[in-house]
Amino acid sequence: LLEGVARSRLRAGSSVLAFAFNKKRVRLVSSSSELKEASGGISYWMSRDQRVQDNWAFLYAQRLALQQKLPLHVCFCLVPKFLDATIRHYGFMLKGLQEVAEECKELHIPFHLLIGLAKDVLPQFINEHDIGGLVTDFSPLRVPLQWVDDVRKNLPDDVPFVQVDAHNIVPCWFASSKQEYGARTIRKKIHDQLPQFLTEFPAVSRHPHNSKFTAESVDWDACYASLQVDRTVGEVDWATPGGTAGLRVLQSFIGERLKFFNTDRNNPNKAALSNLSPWFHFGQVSVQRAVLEVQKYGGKFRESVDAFIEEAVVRRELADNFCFYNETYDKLEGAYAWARNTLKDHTKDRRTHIYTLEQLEAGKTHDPLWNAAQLQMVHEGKMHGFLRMYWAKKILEWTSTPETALKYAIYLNDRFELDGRDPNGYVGCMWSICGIHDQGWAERAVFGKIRYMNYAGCKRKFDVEQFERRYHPK
Ligand code: FAD
Ligand code: FO1
Repeated sequence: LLEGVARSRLRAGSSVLAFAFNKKRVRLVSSSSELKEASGGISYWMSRDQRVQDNWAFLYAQRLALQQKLPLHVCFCLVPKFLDATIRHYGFMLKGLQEVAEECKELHIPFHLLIGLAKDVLPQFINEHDIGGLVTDFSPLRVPLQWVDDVRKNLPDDVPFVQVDAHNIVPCWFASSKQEYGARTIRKKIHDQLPQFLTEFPAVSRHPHNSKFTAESVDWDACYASLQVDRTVGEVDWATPGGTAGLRVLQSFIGERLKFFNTDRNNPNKAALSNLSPWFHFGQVSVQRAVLEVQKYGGKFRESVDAFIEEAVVRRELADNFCFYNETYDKLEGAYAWARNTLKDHTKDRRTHIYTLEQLEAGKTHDPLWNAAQLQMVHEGKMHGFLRMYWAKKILEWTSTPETALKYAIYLNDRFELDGRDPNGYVGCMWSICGIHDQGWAERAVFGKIRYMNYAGCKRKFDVEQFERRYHPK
């Protein structure tokens, strides 16, 4: 798969200048767009999309640099703490960044690991390296959006600053100009745009204009040791970090699991998922790349390819849409009125069980399936997608208020899931607990009209005892 991908990039354009770059992927962050005369170079501030190839932000930065015959620099601002990320996440991320740094070196593009908040370290870097233009990638979450706004405010006026959506196939701000009601309303808007956006990528090529500044080599071990993050959550052993390993997972998905995806993706006992979410979350593998490769098998596995596109494109880009247009994307206020009202009407309903965060975290409830799902997430850093719905809905059922349920679900999700701290996660918890992107269902205790799921329903779908046997409380 790797050779094929490299060949298709070269066919699309050996240099990004030879490629018709779709400008709808780019939006201006600073007020001016004129590039400063004779500057020392262009910089790509990498954040969400932590990869060299198949990265529209990186490609756009190289295009600017080639047009101006300027050197190209890459910066990554490493913050010592990001939401509830633990060493499990930082370990995965840093190893992926190490691979990015090595690849940049081969392409004569200096990679700079800056330690600290972008607003504190980036303007200084830009001044010292006489950078004349700044490109960054896009995340709809409030923390990364704040980082971008803080940098905008601290940039010299004559340094234009643009943002490229390198995570979505259809740029988030282009797919829709408002919060969409659900998959039903965004699906057509996305599919109608795929012909113009689901294209091949040109290659980020060896950069011909060298900078007088070289990048200091990074002491990755020292960096890892200096992190001030929770180290009680162990790193996972099944997932090898980095883009190369991620593309191998894509290859194994296509070769071994894609054919079962449509029929078995909701069965936690079957190996039918792509398993790509950790590499997607850290941007180590491009979703667009995954879709380009998977859709080549449309002839053989039509339903599975369609189902994968529904999940990886429609559902995922719907999650970015929700977080981008709803700043209360992780709070009860972010839910629709019908959901807030129905949950309020039932806040006083008697709960059959009430569990503390500690009991939930330890997987010590009366429900063996729920416990097994929790332990899968704690030990492997990735709970099966079908069980995540059941898992979150039970937290609503076994805590005293919906606000507490949402808080606990997001906390546990972001603490243990490798793919956590992601728009998909906030939307996943909000869908499960307060019905966003869903409709109302028959009213019942505690849930009100929020869609209900229970153990009996799971038993009808798969062999729950088989799953429970895999995850014993240690
Ligand atoms: P596959 O089934 O192979 O899907 C491929 C890709 O499609 C996924 O990587 C993901 O990018 C996308 N996708 C699949 N299902 C969904 C969905 N329901 N919503 C949005 N995108 C989807 N996903 C995360 O990336 N991070 C999270 O923290 C997260 N937390 C969740 C919490 C809850 C309560 C729920 C209900 C869902 C959550 N999801 C989250 C969505 C989904 O469960 C995971 O993306 C999926 O299980 C990841 O495994 P995979 O890549 O093997 O999935
Ligand atoms: N992005 C950064 O630019 N710098 C970081 O230090 C950083 C740490 C980090 C830790 C865990 C994690 O899940 C993501 C992290 N990100 C970091 C990624 C980036 O902020 C993404 O935009 C968000 O994850 C949301 O999309």
